[in-house]
Amino acid sequence: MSADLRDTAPTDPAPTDTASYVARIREHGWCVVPGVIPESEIPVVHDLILAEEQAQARARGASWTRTSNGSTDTTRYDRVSKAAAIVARLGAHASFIAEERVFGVVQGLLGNYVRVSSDFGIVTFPGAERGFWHCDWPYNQTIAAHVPQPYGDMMMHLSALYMVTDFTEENGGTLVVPGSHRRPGNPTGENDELAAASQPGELQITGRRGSAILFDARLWHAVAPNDSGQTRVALAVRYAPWWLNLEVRRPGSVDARLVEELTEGRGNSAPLLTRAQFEALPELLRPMYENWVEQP
Ligand SMILES: O=C(O)CCC(=O)C(=O)O
Repeated sequence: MSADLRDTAPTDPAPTDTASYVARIREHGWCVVPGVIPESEIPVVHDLILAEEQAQARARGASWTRTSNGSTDTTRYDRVSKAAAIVARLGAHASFIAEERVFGVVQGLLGNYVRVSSDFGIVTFPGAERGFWHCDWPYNQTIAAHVPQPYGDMMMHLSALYMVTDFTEENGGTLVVPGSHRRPGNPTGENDELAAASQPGELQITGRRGSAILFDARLWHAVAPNDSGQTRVALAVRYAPWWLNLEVRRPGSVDARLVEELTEGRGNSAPLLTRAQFEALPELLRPMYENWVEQP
């Protein structure tokens, strides 16, 4: 086991039931579910994300500089790097993204028919700096296809961050503003000063590897600095109800083409799965990925 997988985090909150997690997300915008990734699977997930980060960063290019936290302009600094389409590569090892408690929360908040809109690894290197406050798609105003603000008080997307290494105060446990999910807007709407400022009541989520942070995509959150000597690794998975238009993120679709035109080529699409990758997924996950399978 690598140094990044040592036990360093504080104790997670006591386990609780699905209804309590749902209630916490409704009230505070987030919760932590401990012990979601089986301990024996953590090294597999960890090593795959690191390998993919390297391969994808090399393929992206050029100078081998890690330049951002992804396709949006929500983080400013260069030591946070993403690796797309991790679940497709995990195959049979990916069952935990539909773990009973997590899936209970997802369905409790979004209904019975749910899809994954994207998944990606996040590698936060030592020296990463604090990022901007933002909300995730479709509330992020920098992405072409978004819900314009002021938006109504309705949850349409659930974000998960699976802790593949411990999340600590030193290595950059995620910053959140509890309760901000009920606000009608967020600082991605051309408000850079607000996006960079400390917020009253902000807190940092820490926890033991294997835990999942589940949050309403409207919750204001930000990358925290990594002041430790270790790399922090996470897997982000975004859950959407079946009625949310994912065509805007589907490579090659009419809607995705429009997004590219509107953002001068900076699309926001999520890679498709090959038929073989789809068939290697655990059965429970297939309905969540079926619309991402490459057509022959
Ligand atoms: O890595 C983190 O702690 C935050 C990730 C984040 O901001 C995002 O996925 O939108």
